[in-house]
Amino acid sequence: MNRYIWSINGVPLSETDKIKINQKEITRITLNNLTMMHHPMHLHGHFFRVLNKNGDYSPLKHTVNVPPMGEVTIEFYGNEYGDWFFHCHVLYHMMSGMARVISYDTPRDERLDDYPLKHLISEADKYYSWAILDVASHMSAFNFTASNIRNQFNVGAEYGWNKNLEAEVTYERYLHDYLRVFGGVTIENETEDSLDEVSTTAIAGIRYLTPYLFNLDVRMDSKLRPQISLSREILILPRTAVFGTYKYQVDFGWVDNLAAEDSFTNETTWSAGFEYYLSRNFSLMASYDNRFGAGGGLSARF
Ligand SMILES: [Cu+2]
Repeated sequence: MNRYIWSINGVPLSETDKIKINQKEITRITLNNLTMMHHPMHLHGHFFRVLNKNGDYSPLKHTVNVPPMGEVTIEFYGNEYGDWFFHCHVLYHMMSGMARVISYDTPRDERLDDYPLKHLISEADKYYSWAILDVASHMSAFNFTASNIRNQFNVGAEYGWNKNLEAEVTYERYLHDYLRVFGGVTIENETEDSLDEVSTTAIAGIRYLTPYLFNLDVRMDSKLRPQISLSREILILPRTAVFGTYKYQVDFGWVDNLAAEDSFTNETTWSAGFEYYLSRNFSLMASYDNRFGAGGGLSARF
């Protein structure tokens, strides 16, 4: 239930230019795998030599596996013309951007214009979306996410049966694999356990997936209340995960009552719980949240 993006040199296919090569010359490419997965790299239309200790007897291949943290150098002679696809043959990796177009400086063969390549380039940047719905004895929650390589839209709402509400709509822009800036609005009840006073505030901030996979969210709202939050889910047994969220918001009273001397307030929100995965789409969950109390229920993913 997360983004899944692969790239070459940190850049997915949809954001690159072609790699220009020359006819009747040898092109040599060194592939460095800085990940912990195997990437079988495949070049269309050519056989390349995999340079190894055997020199002139190095093997000719069209696909070579680059092992985790490994390095492989290939070279091939430019005896073709037009555009040729070069990609990781793990299809999930290819579809999410781990590919390039190698292009001769020659006119394009127009018969190739229906070639699936251009569809692959646009498909690699399409939006994927997913949603999670929790229905429990103390609260219910809904989250929807739609994401492509750089952009993400989130709609989330939590409602406690004790009349506490928090909803949020945000747009995020990925600056880097793990760092994004976001903006949006939140809707919250202002007095505890009552929906009489519901406020809408604008928010902006950064979100960062930290080392050890904590989700960090640092934001400021339109009432100048800074907030920091941290959340994490950990699989502790094959089907059982524990999760927790901690939020700390400070209100210096800058907007509402500038004159009041003791207008500093702060609010801590936290929740913790566990989830047992019944199937790909359903989980049993139980949690405690300091706004909603304790309870248990069902979580669905689709
Ligand atoms: Cu791969």
